[in-house]
Amino acid sequence: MESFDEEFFRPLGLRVQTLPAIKCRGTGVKTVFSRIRNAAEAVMMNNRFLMSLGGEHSITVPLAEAARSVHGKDICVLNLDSHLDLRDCFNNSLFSHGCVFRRIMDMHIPVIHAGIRSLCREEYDLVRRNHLDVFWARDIHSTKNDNWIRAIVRRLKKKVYLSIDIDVLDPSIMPGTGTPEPGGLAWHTVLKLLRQVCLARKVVAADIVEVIPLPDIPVCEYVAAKLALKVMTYCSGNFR
Ligand SMILES: [Mn+2]
Repeated sequence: MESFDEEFFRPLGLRVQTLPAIKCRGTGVKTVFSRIRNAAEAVMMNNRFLMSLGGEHSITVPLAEAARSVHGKDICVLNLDSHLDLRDCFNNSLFSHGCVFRRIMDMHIPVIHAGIRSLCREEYDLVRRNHLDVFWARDIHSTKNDNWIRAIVRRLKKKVYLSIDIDVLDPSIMPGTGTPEPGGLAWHTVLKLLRQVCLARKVVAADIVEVIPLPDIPVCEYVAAKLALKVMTYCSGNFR
């Protein structure tokens, strides 16, 4: 990655500290979640922006929990994803990547979903019953202006925890993910949304998950790394 931004024509000037990876093997979900939560809280308590990288989308559960415990009622979650991940249980687990936002709903943290283009009957019923905020990929693709971005921003609270499932991007630019879905968002569409969200609200932390690099093709890890860099750039406030 270049340390010069191609959008603002300025050096990035980011100061980044990398923390050791959380140990996930050989222990139960609850232990891993509390390790993630504790590590995340320590960073957020110091008023520093936290960028977390998955793996499994389920890491968002303890990360959002940490954001809630540090920032209280001001926090909401923005989920950029092709799936709703709202199943109560998936593959006999309450903590699967298919249940992430159901567990976050259980904590009464508001969630706004965008880029969605795949769901099951259970999720559809939940969306209808609870009037959940869902911005469908189909609608985003068909609008001719940026009103959909303003509509998303209006739904956000003062502080935002941003979760980016990499499968929100179209598989043509991001084939390296566990459950790819056609009809995804384009690179510049996602960047435009992120830029506006970071301008209008305080994004306190973010994650990028479900990246599975393909052997011999370096596209996926570069796309994910560039996306992480853009999010950190927008959130750094150096470009307001
Ligand atoms: Mn997901």
